[in-house]
Amino acid sequence: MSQTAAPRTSEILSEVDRWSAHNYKPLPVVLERGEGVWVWDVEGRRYLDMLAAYSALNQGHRHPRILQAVQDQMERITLTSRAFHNDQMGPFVRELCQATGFEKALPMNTGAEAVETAIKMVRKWGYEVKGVPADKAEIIVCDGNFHGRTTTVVGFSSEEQYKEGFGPFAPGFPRVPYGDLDALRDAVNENTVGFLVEPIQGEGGVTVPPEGYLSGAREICTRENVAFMADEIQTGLGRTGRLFCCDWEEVRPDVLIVGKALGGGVYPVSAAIADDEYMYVFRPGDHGSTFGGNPLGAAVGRASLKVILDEDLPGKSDELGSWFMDELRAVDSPHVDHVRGKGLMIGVVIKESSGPARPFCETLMDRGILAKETHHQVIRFAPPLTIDKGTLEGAMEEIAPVLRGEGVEHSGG
Ligand code: IF1
Repeated sequence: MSQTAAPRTSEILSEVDRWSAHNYKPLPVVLERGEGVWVWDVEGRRYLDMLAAYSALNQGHRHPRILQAVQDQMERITLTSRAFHNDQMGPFVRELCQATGFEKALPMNTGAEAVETAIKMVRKWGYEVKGVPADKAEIIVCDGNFHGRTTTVVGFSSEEQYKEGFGPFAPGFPRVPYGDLDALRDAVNENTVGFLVEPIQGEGGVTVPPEGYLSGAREICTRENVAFMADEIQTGLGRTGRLFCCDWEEVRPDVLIVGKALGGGVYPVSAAIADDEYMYVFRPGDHGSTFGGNPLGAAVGRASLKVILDEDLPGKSDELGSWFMDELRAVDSPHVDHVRGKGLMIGVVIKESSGPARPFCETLMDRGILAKETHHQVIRFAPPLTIDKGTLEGAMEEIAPVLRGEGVEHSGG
C-alpha cells in the first residue's frame, strides 16, 4: 500500500483527524464522486465500490430514477413533521406493505431506529396481547448480532468493543448461539415475546446459518407465540438474491425490519413492518421521530423500491452472486480459508496464519477495488446489485492476485 497519501488526500485526512471524532478507521481514500458502481477520489483515481455502503447502495451511486424523485420532491415539499400529513407517506407505506405482504408499516430513518421501533412494538404486544407481566418481556438475540449502535442495542451485542464504557444496559435480551435451534428452543420461556435475528449475519462476518435454521426458528416462534423479528436492514431488498433473505426458506416473519437500500443511497429511510396484530399497539403519541415518514424520504423510498423491483435486482444478485462466488472459490490461494455468502453478500475468509484481512483490503484499494474487512479475518464483497458481469470479470483480474498474496504486506506466513 502506498505509504504517503497524495497531497489533496493528505490535506483532507489531516482535517478530518483534527476536527472529527476518531470513531472510525477508514481506508485512506477520499471520495468525491460516484456513478453507478464506480467512485472517484480527490486525486481523480477511479475505484470499483465493492462495499456499497454496507448494502445501502444496492441501486448503485446516484441512480437516475432516484435522483429524479429527489429533485421532483425538492421542488414541492421536503419536511412536514408528523404533526400534519403529507402526500408522499401514504403511497410509500402502501407500496412498501404491498411489496412485502404485510398490513402496516411504521416509517423511520436509520436502521437502529427501525430496530428500536420493532423492540418497543413487540414488547408492548407481549404485555397487551400475550399477557407477559409488566417489564418482564424478553427478546432473544444471537451471538454475533449487529442491530445498530443505540445503547439498548449494543447492550445485547456480543462484541465487547461495541459495549465498552457505554453501560448500563437494558435487561431482557437473552443471547443464544447463532444457527442453534436447540439453544433457541431452550431459551424460550413464558416471558419471551420476540426473537430478533439477521437471516445472514453481516457484521458478524457474513455468517450464513445452516439450511433450515430460519424455517426451524419460524416453527419455534409460531408454536411458542413468540414474534419472529427479521432484521433485513442489510440482507433485504435484493442483497442475497431474493427480495428478502427470509424468502430463501419461504419464511414470513412477524416483524420485518428494513433500512439502508430503502433510502436508495441518497437519504436515510427505514421501517418496521408487521400485521395489525402487532402494529395496533401503537396509539397516537406512543412513538415517532422528527423525520420519520417525511415527504422527501417517502418519495425516495418509493423510487428506491421501484428500482429494486423494476430492474429485478434480487434476480441479478442471485445470478451474478453465484458466478462471482464460484470465481472467488476457484482462486488458488494459500491465504483463503473459504468463501461464503448468498447472492452478492459475500465474505472471503482469510486464514489466521495469513494475518488479518485489512492488508488485503489495502492492497485491493491500490488496485482500484474498495472492499472492507469485517471482524479481522473476512473480506466483505457486496457491490451495488446493478453491477454487470463484465465489470465483475474485470474486478477478478485485480482480486485474484491479491487473494494469492501478491503485494500484500501481511503478518502471516
Ligand atoms: C456502523 C456494521 C454493517 C445492520 C443491521 C441494523 C443496522 C445495521 C443488520 C443499523 C447497520 C452498518 C452500521 C455501520 C456499519 C454497518 C455495519 F459493520 F456496523 F455492522 F453493515 F455490518 N441492522 N450496519 O447492518 O442501521 O442505524 O446504521 O442505519 O455502525 O459502523 P443504521
